Amino acid sequence: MAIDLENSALIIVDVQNDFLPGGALAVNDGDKVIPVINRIQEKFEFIVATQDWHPSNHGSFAANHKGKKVGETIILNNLQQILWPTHCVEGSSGAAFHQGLNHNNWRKVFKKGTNPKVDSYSGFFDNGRKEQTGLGDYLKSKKIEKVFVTGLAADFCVKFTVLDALDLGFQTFLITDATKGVNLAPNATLDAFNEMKKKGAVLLQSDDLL
Ligand code: VGL
Ligand code: ZN
Repeated sequence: MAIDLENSALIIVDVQNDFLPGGALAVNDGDKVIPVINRIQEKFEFIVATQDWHPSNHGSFAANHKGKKVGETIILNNLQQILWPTHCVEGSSGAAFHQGLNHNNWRKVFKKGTNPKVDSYSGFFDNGRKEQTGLGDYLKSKKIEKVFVTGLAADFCVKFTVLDALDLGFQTFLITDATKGVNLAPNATLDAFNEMKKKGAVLLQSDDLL
């Protein structure tokens, strides 16, 4: 399959130490995406990344809610919120990108989750869809029409980034071997793949680009 990469951007979602083995919110086999993403980066002229970046008082951290445990759901500012372990605290080593991830050709990094009152899974909007990170306008200003999404986690930040990209009118591709899921439920990643496909995303493998 030959894919035309004209007016395309590669989006690398949250490949940060806390989402990798040994990190605070480790994704199983999360590190496996790194060589895959590095390889496909060579095919893209236009690359951006997102970075989960929380203040330590963030409302998504179980530790900030007395008597609540990781995995429980609360209402945070009128939105359902899963409580997570403390992760990707601004400026911490857990919030840093993995050092094996090539970032030489990145245009821009978009931070998300900076407001303690609302979580932000998507790289485009917060979960309440009130604030934008700037990624959508940035891509449009650069005449990007197609986005190829990779990174962590498949069933949270990658999924919501893909769904919002579709919503914003980008032709949207998910590179399935360049993402891994948290899998709070055993089938969560497969369910997420199916949901993205149903909404119009095209699922590809990295080999399809090489
Ligand atoms: C993420 C949970 C909490 C992600 C970020 O990057 O998928 N998941 N914060
Ligand atoms: Zn987070």
